[in-house]
Amino acid sequence: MSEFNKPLVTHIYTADPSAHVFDGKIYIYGSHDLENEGLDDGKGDHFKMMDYHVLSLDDIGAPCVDHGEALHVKDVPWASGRMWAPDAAFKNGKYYFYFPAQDKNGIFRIGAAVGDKPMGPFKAEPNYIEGSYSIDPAVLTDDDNKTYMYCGGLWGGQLEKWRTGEFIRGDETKTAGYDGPQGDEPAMCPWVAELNDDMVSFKTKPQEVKILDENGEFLKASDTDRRFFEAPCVHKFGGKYYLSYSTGDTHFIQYAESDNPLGPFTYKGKVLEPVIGWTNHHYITEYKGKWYLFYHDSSMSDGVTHLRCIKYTELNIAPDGTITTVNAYEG
Ligand code: FUB
Repeated sequence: MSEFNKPLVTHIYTADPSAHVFDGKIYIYGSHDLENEGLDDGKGDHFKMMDYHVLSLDDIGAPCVDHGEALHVKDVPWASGRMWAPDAAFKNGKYYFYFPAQDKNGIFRIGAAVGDKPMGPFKAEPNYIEGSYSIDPAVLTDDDNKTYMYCGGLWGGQLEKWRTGEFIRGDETKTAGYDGPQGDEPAMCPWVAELNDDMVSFKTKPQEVKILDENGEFLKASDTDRRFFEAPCVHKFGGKYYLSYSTGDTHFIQYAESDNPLGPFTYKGKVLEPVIGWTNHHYITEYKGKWYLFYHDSSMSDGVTHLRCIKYTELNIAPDGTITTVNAYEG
């Protein structure tokens, strides 16, 4: 398909896709990267993101439509900036938009905003979701109509700063400000919480989503090729749950499998090889019986980390759930 592995749009920089089928069309919810002089300090200061645009495809291969600004940080009472990777859901006749942003104290929280149409505009709730923290929310509504939010990201995403249950202000001068588990210690994992029926508050407290290796042991912090870093995404296939995620500084998208949406998940394989640019962030979506991988790279800016473009391609999933690894630049 000629539209595969090409920027969805070229008039703005876009990143961090999530994709959902609403009213028969594919809606893509992503970040909007802005030009910024700031250097990469490992804490994400180079990412300048103030608002969100919703994109859509009438079908696979159709031209991509930019529906314009759906939410701006100036309309989010609790947020100070850094509108990073979002996601969206539909329930009870309303569309819900979820986004991370830093609060007035520089701490990442997850916000919710509500709209009547899939492309927005969305009206932000007055406060962030009580109990939420870190970045990269991804939502899954299960067949029993329960909705779960998966979340987390290391370094600039601050996940390791919550490992005691409270936000620990670490040595912010360290490279990447990272003061989480090291070596043989269990790696940090994302968290999951069930949403209430109102879709803007948690029914359960965030709990760790365990990711185990083939021996049933936690993936280790030193296992940087496989351990969780950021960008969780969960899809359901053949009655099982698949958690895919970015390994951050080793730049892979990996995945793990479970019988339960809350985990534990067992490592299964690699979804996507590294792409042009530092970050790797994806979403797995079914449309008309086929599976698609939405991802981004920095090809449109010749490799500038914080100026990215969303692309997509078909994903091959075998009947047992095994995913054929994608190399975005081959085949
Ligand atoms: O876009 C900012 C951050 O970069 C996202 O939150 C991460 O997933 C990475 O893509």
